[in-house]
Parts: sequence; structure tokens; C-alpha cells
Amino acid sequence: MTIAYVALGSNLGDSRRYLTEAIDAMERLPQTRVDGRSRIYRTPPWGVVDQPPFLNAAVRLDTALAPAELLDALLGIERAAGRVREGERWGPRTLDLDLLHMDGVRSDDLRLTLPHPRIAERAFVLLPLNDLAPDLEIPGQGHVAAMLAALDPSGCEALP
Ligand code: PH2
Ligand code: MG
Ligand code: MG
Repeated sequence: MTIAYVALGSNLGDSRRYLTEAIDAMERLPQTRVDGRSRIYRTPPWGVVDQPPFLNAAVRLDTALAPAELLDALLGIERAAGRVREGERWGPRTLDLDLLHMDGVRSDDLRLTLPHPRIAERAFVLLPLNDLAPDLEIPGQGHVAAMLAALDPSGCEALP
């Protein structure tokens, strides 16, 4: 079994429901268990700022799926949530599931880069990841709590 961290995001439709249903769907994946979940955060849009705020969260999985299998499974959950991949990069979406890191795995092919290359820049990823694994070291980027401390998370708030 391998530990994997997945970031969840949504800023279209009933975002809270998309996130909780995605976590339920991950729990139902073969050979996979949801081992921890973060709080849900409301976060200002990053990258393309002219779009609605996001809800973001993260989960820790314990899985026997290979990285490519897990990626396919996550894309399937996105599609089931009505995710359409057209329109601009970083634009609004019902559900985004990004594989952030798998223990001991590096991947640099066209479909999957692991660890995810932009963790250190994103408070909307690091805040929930810090709920789950403040001491985690992302190879090549740093320690989760230290990366978060270097960012300005203002405008991000945990939902009750
Ligand atoms: N996802 C993006 C682009 N910008 N901003 C926030 N706050 N949260 C996201 O999940 C997000 C984003 C592309 O995946
Ligand atoms: Mg994303
Ligand atoms: Mg994505």
C-alpha cells in the first residue's frame, strides 16, 4: 500500500457537495482507503482571478493502485461530477482532483508529474495539506508547514 495525497477543488455548482461526494467516491475505489481528510476552505481564485471563489480540501489515501491507475480513477470521478475540459486553463470547474504526491514515487511523463510541481506556490493546496500532514516533506519543494508559513493565506478561511 502507498500513501497518496489528493487536492480537491470546486467553484461551480454545489461545491461542498461535489467535494464530499468525491471523497465518498475515492473511498469506493478498489484497493483504496481514505485515511484522512482536511477541513474545507473557501479560497480566493488563484491564477485566473476573475472567477468565483473555490472550496478546497485534501485527502490522504492508502492505495494499492499504481500512479497511472489512480490518476485514471480520479479523472473518472471528475467526469462523473460533470467536469468538462474545455475553456481556459485554470478556469471554473465543478470538480478538480489533483494528485499531489505519492510516497516514494516520482513521475515525469506527459500525463502525470509527481510530486505536483506547484504545491509550494499555492495556499489553497497547502492549507488543507497542512491539516493532514504538516511534517510531510515534498521532495524537491520542502516541508509542508514551512512552505505554508512562507505564503500569505489571507482571504482563505476554513468552513465550520
Ligand atoms: N484551481 C485552479 C486554479 N485556481 N484557485 C483556487 N483558489 N483553488 C483552486 O483549486 C484552483 C485555483 C486550477 O486547478
Ligand atoms: Mg488543479
Ligand atoms: Mg486538475
